[in-house]
Amino acid sequence: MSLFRVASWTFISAVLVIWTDALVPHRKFEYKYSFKPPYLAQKDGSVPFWQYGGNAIASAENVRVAPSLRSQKGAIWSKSKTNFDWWEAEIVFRVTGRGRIGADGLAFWYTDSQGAYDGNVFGSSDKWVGLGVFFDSFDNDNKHNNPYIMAMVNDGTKEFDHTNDGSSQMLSGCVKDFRNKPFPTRAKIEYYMNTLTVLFHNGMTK
Ligand SMILES: [Ca+2]
Ligand SMILES: [Ca+2]
Repeated sequence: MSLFRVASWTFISAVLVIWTDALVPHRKFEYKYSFKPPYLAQKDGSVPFWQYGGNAIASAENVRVAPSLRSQKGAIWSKSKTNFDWWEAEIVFRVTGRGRIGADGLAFWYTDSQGAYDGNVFGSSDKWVGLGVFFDSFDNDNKHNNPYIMAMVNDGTKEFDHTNDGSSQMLSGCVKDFRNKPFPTRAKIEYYMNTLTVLFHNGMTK
């Protein structure tokens, strides 16, 4: 049982797809765990099947999870829990701002319960239960290896080690720039047959 959540900056769409048969892969679009333009938010600002908070704002075209101002935090969470064995989530986002460096980053959460809208791990709560995929734009440990994309699983006991950019806690990760790109960035996070795969596309190359 997990909630599906994405946090920080502008999301153009988030789509969750499941496999309906594990042996013969067959993908099925899940509208209760997805949002996309051109009718993303309704006139009253609500996003069907989702709830958002903190500094997040939703429009017909996108969800701005945090504006480009200091110390802003926001998030959007699916309202329903999932019970899928295998799944893939595709998120399309833009991270923009003046200056070469931005902070702290963006996260995709697949967790047992909803986190806070103003937490200290990329906007959400520490000691989560489940998966976090982090797009960490700030180089806390000064190893000149950010922006960095990484995955971390927590059983609810670990505090995220910001000082070392979570380097001893992550499952895996890689250096990848996603800020101020001319085209939206796409990330596909796939969990199938007990394997987690993160595919990334910055819109520039095939
Ligand atoms: Ca960091
Ligand atoms: Ca670093």
